[in-house]
Amino acid sequence: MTDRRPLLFTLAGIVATLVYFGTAEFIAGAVSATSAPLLILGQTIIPLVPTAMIKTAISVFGTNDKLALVITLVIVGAILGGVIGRIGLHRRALSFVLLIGLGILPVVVLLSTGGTILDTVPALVGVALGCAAYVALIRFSNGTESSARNSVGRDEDFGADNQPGTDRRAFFGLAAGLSAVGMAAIAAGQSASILARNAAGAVTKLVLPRPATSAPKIPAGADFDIEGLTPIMTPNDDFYRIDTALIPPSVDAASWSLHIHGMVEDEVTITMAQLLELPLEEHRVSLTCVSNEVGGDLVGNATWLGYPVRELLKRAGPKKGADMVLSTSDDGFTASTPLEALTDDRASLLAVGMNGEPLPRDHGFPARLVVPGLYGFVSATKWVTELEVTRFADKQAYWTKRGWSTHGPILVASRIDVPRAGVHVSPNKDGQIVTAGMAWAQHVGIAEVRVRIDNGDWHTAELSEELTTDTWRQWRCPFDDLEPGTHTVTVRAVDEDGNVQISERRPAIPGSATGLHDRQFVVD
Ligand SMILES: Nc1nc2c(c(=O)[nH]1)N[C@H]1C(S)=C(S)[C@@H](COP(=O)(O)O)O[C@H]1N2
Ligand SMILES: [Mo]
Repeated sequence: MTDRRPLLFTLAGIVATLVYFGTAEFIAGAVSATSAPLLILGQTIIPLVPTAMIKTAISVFGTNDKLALVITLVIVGAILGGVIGRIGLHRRALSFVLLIGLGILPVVVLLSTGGTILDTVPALVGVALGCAAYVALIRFSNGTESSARNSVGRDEDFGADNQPGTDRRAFFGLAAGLSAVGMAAIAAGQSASILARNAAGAVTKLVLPRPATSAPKIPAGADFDIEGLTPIMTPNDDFYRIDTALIPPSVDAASWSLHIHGMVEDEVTITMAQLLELPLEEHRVSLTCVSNEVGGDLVGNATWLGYPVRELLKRAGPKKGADMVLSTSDDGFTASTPLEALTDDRASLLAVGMNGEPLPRDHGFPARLVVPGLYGFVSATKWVTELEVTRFADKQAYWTKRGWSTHGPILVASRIDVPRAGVHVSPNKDGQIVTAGMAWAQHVGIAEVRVRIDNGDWHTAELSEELTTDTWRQWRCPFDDLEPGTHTVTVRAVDEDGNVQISERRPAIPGSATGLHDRQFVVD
């Protein structure tokens, strides 16, 4: 008879891990979401993961990338638990040291980053119950086999008087039961913390004042209203979300403040009540992510309500020699913005409103930066709490440390929305096939969009009426003499400075992907 105990000890370790995560997530979900071990581990790991891997995760899992991370952590944890469980067959004491050590690791991380004693409860109770599950299971496993009792340091008494047959059933019954409860508790804990966050969001709801300066009415010509073409204004729910937060920080508007310090004459602190008293301005600005692939959708356009950063910096008085503002988020993310982009006459805002509502939690509640003309990673800090006036030579921001560029100006870009890739299209009543899409060159403005079918001549597209140079524009270009069959459409934009969209294919790192967007469709 082969010794099944190595397998049973491995299983016991896996089950103990599930009980640990389950207990801890469940308690954390009920008490305080930020003390959940999976959250702590995830947030510790994200900054250490190579950028390329994060980008791949985002492209594979989309906005489910955070869920994918949680599941990965549980699987990796269970594998480790299995290995430790197996170690316990011959080195019982070592297995407990490892189980307890790894189990309280999140507590150590939490305490070192400013958690309270109460926050340690979920992980500690999890460790206790996880170890209890392990002990209970190996008790039964010892009874299932009576061979191979040559181990070192093993407690010979475990299950010694139990019957093998009953114990095997008891082992598997207990293991299956505990695993199921553990996994259900993980799921419950995760959903409870999501519910808790949403409830917290309702409590801190802000009432926005009327803008002192409103954005002009959107002219009819700003949107072609073509089916399948992205609308000129992006609703909040459809706005892309990119950040390094496993769950968006829940920041209380009432206790929020922005602190301006560093190379300034006077430090300035402004609270939400003070900010809302100021004459707030509405501006339309399109945000773009530097990781957006050619033809990608990590770009959106909103009406932002906020106070000019220029005015806030004027109060602080930046000192000579400063050339950068390092903005810091409540969750520690940082962005380096050229000082000039925050002090010149562009609509750089400390924003509190997005499309007529307080900022949604995912987009930086209660306050974020919006800077026309720069990619989000060097400018659009969400949950912003600090502005440090400094120098590029002295400080580096989150993504710059990871190989991305320091300044991040947006490159002129365009993409095709219509027709959809690979679809069959028939000419409309005028005998035309309409191609259409979006083009952007924030703060410079789009001068021209050219469209080409197969390798034919470039045609100049019609542009939607410009809202401001800080926003994207729609383009449309009808073709009337397309032969039936497969065609490729390609688009290329030119900005108001005469920069032609770069056609060379380049990866996103360090300063945005380049290349022309093209797609195929079939004319019937
Ligand atoms: N606190 C914080 N702010 C952040 C980020 C982040 O990871 N953390 N990501 C930046 C990046 S890379 C982009 S593209 C924009 C995206 O803003 P959105 O999620 O509102 O679209 O936020 C920026 N602000
Ligand atoms: Mo980004």
